[in-house]
Amino acid sequence: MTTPQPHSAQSLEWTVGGRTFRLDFSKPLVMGIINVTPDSFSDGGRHLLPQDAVAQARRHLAEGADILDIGAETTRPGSDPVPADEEWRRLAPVLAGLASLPPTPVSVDTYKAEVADRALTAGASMINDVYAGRQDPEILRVVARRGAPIVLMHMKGEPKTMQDDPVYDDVVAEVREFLLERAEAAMAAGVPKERIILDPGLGFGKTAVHNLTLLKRFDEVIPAGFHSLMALSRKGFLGRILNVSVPSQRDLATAAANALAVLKGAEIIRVHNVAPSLEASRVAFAARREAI
Ligand code: HH2
Repeated sequence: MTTPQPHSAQSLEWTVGGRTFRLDFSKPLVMGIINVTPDSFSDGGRHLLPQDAVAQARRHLAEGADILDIGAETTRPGSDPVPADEEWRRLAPVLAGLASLPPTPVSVDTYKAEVADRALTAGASMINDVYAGRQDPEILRVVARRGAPIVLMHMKGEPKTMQDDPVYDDVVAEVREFLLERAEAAMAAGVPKERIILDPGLGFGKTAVHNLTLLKRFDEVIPAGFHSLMALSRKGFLGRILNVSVPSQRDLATAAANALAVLKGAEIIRVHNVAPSLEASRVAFAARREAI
């Protein structure tokens, strides 16, 4: 089966809280992860103090990140949810601290409407929802009302049990249909199509082979006309291929896999370590376009 490469607009401009942001898709974009959690799978506890999180943000920007993504609840396999007040207690001082940085789109990795709304008032300008609006559908209306872009990610099941033997008849078709259905729900809630970014959700209810299929066939997974994101940084399937059990030692593997994703059309890559994946994605982007 051949499916055309997704065609989405070359740039996205939006205004949240009186500040205007722009993403230029004529180059690969890098989203730098900042986990303000005690228990994330690769960097849990390292940026829990607001000053450490802000220092990490500065490093990401110095290395060329285009977007920052702040997460205050881990969704690693087996994890339990965090109450909204605890999530906000972790996020608020970091968002305040980021105000001192050069203006950059700041995404908050949350599925809770209340947290998203508070974050968009406190300096965030994008939302990254790993439940794609299924856990708290109000989040789609919040994002529509505030004018923010949203990442909608595929997940089969929920973090507590999602890695207990996930099964698909056709992983590419099922993930694609899910993403289209969630994008339609977001549009029905008032989010314009150009502000929707779709993500196959590697590692969320998928075996290592499912992840590899979604990487190899990324161009078939994202429905035409939507922006796309790939978030495979340091994930377990890379460790399994290389027999590397320490997530922070998977950055070269991450860069290689991100190059493949960009070659297959991924517009935004989400990473813990910006520099290697940015370099790799630039090479892949040049190869995809056959232009320097
Ligand atoms: N993966 C993680 C968290 N958020 N968001 C999107 N859109 N796509 C993903 O694949 C994705 C995500 C898991 O990685 P990480 O943030 O490093 O770990 P943790 O959930 O343990 O904090």
